[in-house]
Amino acid sequence: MRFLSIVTCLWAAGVYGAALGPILERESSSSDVTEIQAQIAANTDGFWMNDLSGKGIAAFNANPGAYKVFRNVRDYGAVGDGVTDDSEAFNRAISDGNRCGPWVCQSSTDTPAVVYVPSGTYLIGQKIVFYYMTQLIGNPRNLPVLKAAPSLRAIALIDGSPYSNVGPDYPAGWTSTNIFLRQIRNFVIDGTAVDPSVGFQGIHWPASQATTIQNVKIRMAVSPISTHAGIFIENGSGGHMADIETEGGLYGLNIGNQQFTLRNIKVSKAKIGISQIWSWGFTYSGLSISDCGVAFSMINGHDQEKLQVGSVVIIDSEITNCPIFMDTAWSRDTKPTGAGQLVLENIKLVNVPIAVTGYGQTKLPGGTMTIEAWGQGNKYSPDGPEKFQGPMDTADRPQSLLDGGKYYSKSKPMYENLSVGDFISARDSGAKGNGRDDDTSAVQNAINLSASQNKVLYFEHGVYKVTNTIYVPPGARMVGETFPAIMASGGTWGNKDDPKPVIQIGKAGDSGSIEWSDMLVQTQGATPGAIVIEYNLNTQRGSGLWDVHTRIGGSKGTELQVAQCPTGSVNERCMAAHTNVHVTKSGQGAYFENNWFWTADHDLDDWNSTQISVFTGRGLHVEANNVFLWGSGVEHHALYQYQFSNIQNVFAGYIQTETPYYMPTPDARTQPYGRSDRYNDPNYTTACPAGKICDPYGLRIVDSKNVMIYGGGLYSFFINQSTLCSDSTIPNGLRDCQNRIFSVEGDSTVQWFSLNQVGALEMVTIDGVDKAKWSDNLSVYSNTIGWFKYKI
Ligand SMILES: *[C@@H]1O[C@H](CO)[C@@H](O)[C@H](O)[C@H]1NC(C)=O
Ligand SMILES: *[C@@H]1O[C@H](CO)[C@@H](O)[C@H](O)[C@H]1NC(C)=O
Ligand SMILES: *[C@@H]1O[C@H](CO)[C@@H](O)[C@H](O)[C@H]1NC(C)=O
Ligand SMILES: *[C@@H]1O[C@H](CO)[C@@H](O)[C@H](O)[C@H]1NC(C)=O
Ligand SMILES: *[C@@H]1O[C@H](CO)[C@@H](O)[C@H](O)[C@H]1NC(C)=O
Ligand SMILES: *[C@@H]1O[C@H](CO)[C@@H](O)[C@H](O)[C@H]1NC(C)=O
Ligand SMILES: CC(=O)N[C@H]1CO[C@H](CO)[C@@H](O)[C@@H]1O
Repeated sequence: MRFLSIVTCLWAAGVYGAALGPILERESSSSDVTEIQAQIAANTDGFWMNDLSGKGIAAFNANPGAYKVFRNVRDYGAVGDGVTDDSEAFNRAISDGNRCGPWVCQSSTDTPAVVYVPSGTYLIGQKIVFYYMTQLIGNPRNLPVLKAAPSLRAIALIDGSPYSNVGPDYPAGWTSTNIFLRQIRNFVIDGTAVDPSVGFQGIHWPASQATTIQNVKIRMAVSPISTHAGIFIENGSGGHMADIETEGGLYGLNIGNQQFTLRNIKVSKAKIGISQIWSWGFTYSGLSISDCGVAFSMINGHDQEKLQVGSVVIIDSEITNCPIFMDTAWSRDTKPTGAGQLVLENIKLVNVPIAVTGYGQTKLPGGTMTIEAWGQGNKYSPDGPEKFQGPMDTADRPQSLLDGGKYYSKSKPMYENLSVGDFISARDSGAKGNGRDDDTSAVQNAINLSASQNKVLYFEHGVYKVTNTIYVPPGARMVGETFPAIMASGGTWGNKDDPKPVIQIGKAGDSGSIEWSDMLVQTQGATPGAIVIEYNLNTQRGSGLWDVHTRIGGSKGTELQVAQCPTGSVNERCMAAHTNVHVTKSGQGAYFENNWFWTADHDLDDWNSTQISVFTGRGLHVEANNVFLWGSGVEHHALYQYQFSNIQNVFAGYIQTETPYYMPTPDARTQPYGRSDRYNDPNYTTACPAGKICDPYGLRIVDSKNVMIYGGGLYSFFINQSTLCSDSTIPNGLRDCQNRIFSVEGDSTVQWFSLNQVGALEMVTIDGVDKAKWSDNLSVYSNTIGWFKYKI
């Protein structure tokens, strides 16, 4: 996703001036690899990921033999005694190896790094500058503490994209909407030593797809004059966070972004628990906010008659001991008309006198009670718009999606209680992962062995080329070292009319469990018959695919880059997948969290991030019942992004799509994959009105019941590779990049809170009839419908 958003920046007071470090700081590379390798072995600490380290290879790096994927900060001089300033050691560990640093490199796929932090207390006196494609991982068995020195003066202790101190533009290190493939997990960040009147923030995190922060606790001074914030986000196209705790501060979270999914977030003792700087749509589940002034504020911009917050959805949450839960600024004539929309569902209040306030007036009184469902904004049921504010008669939640009345979820496993003997190494099993040798049988044997011995298969970083389908049986558990890739190559996938899976999870009739995390699947050259992931497993609860992404083209080794796939024509060499992910009828109960199923729109290894045209057929096709999609994005497929056909019960939120940038040349009628009844493809010959742009749907729902969408955005920014059609300065907000984008057909029941859309004229089409015009719902650049329901 490359689109840049409009935003007003809200800094925690006093931070800005101190934020700007020297431009073009690039740490010198540590040279003596042999010495470091010797040290690695000496630094075992009982956490399997550290103790198994040292075998990851950046396959397409200029010097894969010397480039270190895994770095233990102790090997770079960090002491962890709470007294020695370890910031330089952290920055050396992150930057070592001529990596993709701020201002000098937009993105790169051949310099990945895991920066591992053993238990200990690390004094941090200067900001830690995060790099592209980096995972910062603490020991989950005993979380390391990153302790801010009282003298720390920086935008944040961990800075995900530093601002330059060179004007007039003071550019950020990376374009926020292109920041992918980053993670932080397992830390305590302690800012309590920094004077509360001096700016401190735990993490500055402009972020986009395939990023996450998980299992991080941030402590700040509890003080009425505090200016601190736990996490600060001002831009990007994210994103995901889970299992976060903050204590103290002015803000627990101070965040704005196009869209985000946040799960299990505990905020206590902040003046404002969560400050929503801006949004198109944000989905929060499992918020627990206590002992705050205002628990949640979404009023930014209202005083200039330009509300910045499009919409917010909060479910299954608990607010305790705060005078006010929600501070909002919505009215029947809010400007823009589609901004300020809110949906609350299943929120327990304990001692919260005012549940919702707006412009200083109580809109919903509180107390100690449960809000079943309440909201405000634009409603289509399915006709509209109708402005609403008040209790909502929402759909009954399908029992099969619940756990104790709440929507079921499970965080990515860390395997912190397992030891090295519980793992099998892909590389020790004979897989080369060098992007050249055929690893098909080594990978298949390793998967079979690990499943049969009840071990976890560890894919060290690398690119594992396969030439035949890899079957993943029930019982398999697989985890990657900072996104190793399985890469499909060759004639097995040569026929677009006879597709075969690359990764096949279970076969029809298989049932059981699977766990898979932190990996990529990609293709090489022409593979028009590839189903990149086919999911057939009748799934036992506890299973999941966490941070497993598909990245089709746009990276070194794929032969689907600028040289092979320039924009401007359909090239058969660039037909790279029949379907990105197919959850077949037998795959019921499938659980996905934080997944990005991406056909590349640009080349991540090109200096100028040059656009490319890679052609894929279908995005995510779900044909199974009882499926969970927590935080997902599906982008740039020719026939549709998401399709739910003949299913019952799906939980989805936030979902995000983009239409291919080459559209409408060719358009959805003439794209090179054709259509097939077997895959229940849309027939655009009949579906597209004559004379209108015929681009693919972001979401198509056919004959499906209980489709429950908690936040989603269907975006179309381009015509013929150009964003002129979606320019933010277009008068009156008319963004005309495609005609229809969301289609509901047949015997379906749907409820969608926070339906966001960019660039399509028709927001909702039911059985060929257009129901909602963008112009009735113009929000914060996007168009927003707070509550859509059909046959509910
Ligand atoms: C956010 O992105 C917009 C668009 O690129 C840019 O103009 C703005 O400066 C960014 N804001 C910040 C604080 O970086
Ligand atoms: C690991 O062990 C600890 C201590 O016994 C326990 O609290 C924790 O729940 C275990 N983690 C998992 C994932 O089982
Ligand atoms: C892997 O296991 C499956 C059954 O789970 C079996 O059908 C297949 O032949 C095995 N493959 C290899 C290479 O052992
Ligand atoms: C980036 O694009 C500019 C302008 O087209 C061109 O001059 C330059 O050579 C490109 N840089 C690289 C490294 O390709
Ligand atoms: C699409 O529908 C039209 C009208 O029913 C039909 O003539 C055409 O064969 C269909 N196209 C495909 C590819 O199925
Ligand atoms: C897109 O490009 C095609 C082929 O060059 C051209 O025919 C068409 O008019 C263009 N569409 C728009 C909306 O500019
Ligand atoms: C139904 C409705 O609220 N329509 C409004 C949509 O937005 C335009 C522009 O802000 C208003 O003029 C309409 O009244």
